[in-house]
Amino acid sequence: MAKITLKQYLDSTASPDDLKELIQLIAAQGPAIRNAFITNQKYADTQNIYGETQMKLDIWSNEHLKQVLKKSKLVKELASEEEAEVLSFPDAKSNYAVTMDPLDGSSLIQVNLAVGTIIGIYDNGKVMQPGKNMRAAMYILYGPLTTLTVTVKEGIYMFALNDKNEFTMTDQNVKIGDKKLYGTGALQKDWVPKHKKFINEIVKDGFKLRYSGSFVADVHQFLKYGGVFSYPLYKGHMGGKLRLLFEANPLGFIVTQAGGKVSTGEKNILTIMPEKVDHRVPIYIGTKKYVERAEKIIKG
Ligand code: AFP
Repeated sequence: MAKITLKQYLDSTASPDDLKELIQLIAAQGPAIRNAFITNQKYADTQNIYGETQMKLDIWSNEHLKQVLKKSKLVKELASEEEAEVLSFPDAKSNYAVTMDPLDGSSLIQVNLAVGTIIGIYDNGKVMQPGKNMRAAMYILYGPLTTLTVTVKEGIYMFALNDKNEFTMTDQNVKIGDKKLYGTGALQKDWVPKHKKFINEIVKDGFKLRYSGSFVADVHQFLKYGGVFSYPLYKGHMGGKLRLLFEANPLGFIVTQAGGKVSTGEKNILTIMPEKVDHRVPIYIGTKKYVERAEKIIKG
């Protein structure tokens, strides 16, 4: 039997036509971004300037998505991890607002590990609002396969890019697993005592370490298998490292839709009103009972 395409799936949902169009348009940029890795690699071979290469791919993906979204006339506001200010497109015909991390985990490109594009979509034209108001969220993960995970508030669905550059469904109505996996960021010497206590506890309880340096890839693993990812507040960065708009909210929304949880350790991240584009948060995300275990220690 023929596999269900992204378009067929979206057509089976209650999503408005312009939302379906927007999601498909962003999905269609997956192959273009993936191809840019190869073009860029050639550049790296001749110049051998790795820092510059990495920056160029970030910037290229940002510029590419920015132009595509502007031209689509579907997006009124766009906030990007690569832009200092929110961009407005007043002549848009639809009222969507998009947050994007064009290439999360980009420092891993030069070592050929998985990186991804993270997208949040609001339907009331504003990006500066709590994540719980999101209308849809998605990420494209560039690993051995290029995969797409999406929610239009009707559960979590996953797709993989085939040889015809179409996304076809691999997983439907995904529910987060409960394997004992964990990943945690920041230097251990800088952890605050409560975070240290949480990690010590779960390690004693048999949790296995899985941490790549790419938030989107790590969360994808925990979404499928179960586990808890954290990037705590730490000495010198008492607001945390990961960005609310571009990383924590869209992936928090997806994990929550899959029955998991996202928290600062004290409160649900999706309820936070962003104070600035670059708002950062400490984060605990993954299987509900493991995030609640962290909250118990952090709050206590
Ligand atoms: P880059 O996109 O700049 O590589 O940052 C990646 C990231 O924001 C997130 O994807 C990782 O989980 C985290 O930073 C890794 O941080 P550390 O390098 O401190 O482990």
